[in-house]
Amino acid sequence: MTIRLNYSITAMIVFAVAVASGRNNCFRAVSAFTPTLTTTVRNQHHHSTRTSVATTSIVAPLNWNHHQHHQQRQQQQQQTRQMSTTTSTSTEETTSSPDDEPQEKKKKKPIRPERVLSGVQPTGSLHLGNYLGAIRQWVDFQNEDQFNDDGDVVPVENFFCVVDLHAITMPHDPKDLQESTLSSAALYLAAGIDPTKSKIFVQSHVPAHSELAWLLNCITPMGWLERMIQFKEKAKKQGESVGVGLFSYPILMAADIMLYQSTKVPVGEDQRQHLELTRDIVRRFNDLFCKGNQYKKRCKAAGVPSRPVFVEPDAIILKEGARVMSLTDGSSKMSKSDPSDASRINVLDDPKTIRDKIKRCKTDAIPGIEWDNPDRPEATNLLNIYSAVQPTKRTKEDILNEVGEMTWGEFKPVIADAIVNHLQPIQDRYYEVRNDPDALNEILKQGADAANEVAERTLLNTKVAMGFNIPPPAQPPASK
Ligand code: AQP
Repeated sequence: MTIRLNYSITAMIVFAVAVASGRNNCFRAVSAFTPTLTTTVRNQHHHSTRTSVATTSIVAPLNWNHHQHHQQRQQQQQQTRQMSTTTSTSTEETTSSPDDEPQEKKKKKPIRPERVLSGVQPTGSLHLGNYLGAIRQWVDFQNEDQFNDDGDVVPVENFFCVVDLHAITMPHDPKDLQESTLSSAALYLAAGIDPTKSKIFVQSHVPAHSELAWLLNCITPMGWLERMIQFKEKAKKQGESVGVGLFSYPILMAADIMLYQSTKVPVGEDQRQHLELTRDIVRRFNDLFCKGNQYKKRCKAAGVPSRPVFVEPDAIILKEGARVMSLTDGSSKMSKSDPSDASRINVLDDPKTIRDKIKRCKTDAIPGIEWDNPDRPEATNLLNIYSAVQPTKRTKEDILNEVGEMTWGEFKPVIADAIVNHLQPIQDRYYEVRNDPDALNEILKQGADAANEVAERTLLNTKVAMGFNIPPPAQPPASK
């Protein structure tokens, strides 16, 4: 009742203000008030146990939906996601919200926006691991409201890049790089990344990535990189000819994340160690260069903020399906660089290829299909994949009820059909996008423009912190 009454009063105030200010367009007054109303209503819901939906206010149903969504989302997140327990502190822009609880005379904390950044290397065909472990999470992030601990919707900016500079850390064929890059970008779009909500760009189109990577190279101890498992694994395959770029790959990845003051980085489990390294580099840089009066003076002279330059990012890693394993060995991850194409399902594999790969994939001689038996990694992997490609979320129990008693011969066509059905619409959309190169290039250009703007700002702050001589801004050309 209180809620309903307050909505009516607020709606009347809005209307009265609109009339009093002589505006014909009431929506302008509404939109001017909306931030305050939104937060007030949400807080009331927060302190209320009511379950009915108020219908008298323009903003109430919307906020109620957000609140319900928030609860559902938190439950889902608890079930499916594992977030790093560390917290991020954005040091770039913050959106303040007005003080809207006069009765409590409490100043509300500013709502901190989130920046999401992630990318995939265009080193060949993207596979089910890249899609389920990374890209599909990005789409969820883009499409679902994100909330802070107070239940406020947090503004989110998404940056998704095709990390072509990473792709050359392993031997590559120049004739393939351009096509792989465009094909990866087209797959992002086909999988559901929406350029009106997220920036999509190619890493090498934003020169600040390489430049920041060099600056960070110079402040990162070798010992930190020598611990990186991915380097050890990949270096083994290359022997003496392993490149320095592969060794410093995690620093380039740190630069990618840090340039955008990213707070959330959705990745597969294999990237957890690189994310920890990024956090270490952020702390080291801020400690070394962003303290004391000299730092403040340099910032003042350059006209940049004197806060610490970088933000510590959190990894967002799915609990289930975070590591999709090879079809030929359930104990090693599905990977683009595996020489055997039969080890992976590529997102663009046609139905016949998918069915053949599943038919020939490694299984075992134990009857029944079982989850989480450490002696049966292939069974767990195939069940994880089957679960991940279901049209709607299903419990493990439900899935085991369906397939647990099957033989491999019975299960394989079922999982193959499920994968084919899941990938079909993505593939259809992919070919549409890829067949319109002008539109694709325009999306990538707009993405790069937006990315360059943020990245250049961070790079300037970095150089100021490190004490570089900053050239004066370029003067506009003199008019004739
Ligand atoms: N098997 C996987 N399961 C779950 N997630 C995976 N990712 C990669 N493989 C799996 C996630 O995909 C994103 C992009 O990865 P990447 O291409 O940048 O590099 P990667 O992790 O080294 O992937 P690949 O496919 O194995 O490539 P190659 O063989 O070239 O190194 C990341 O978020 C990663 O976690």
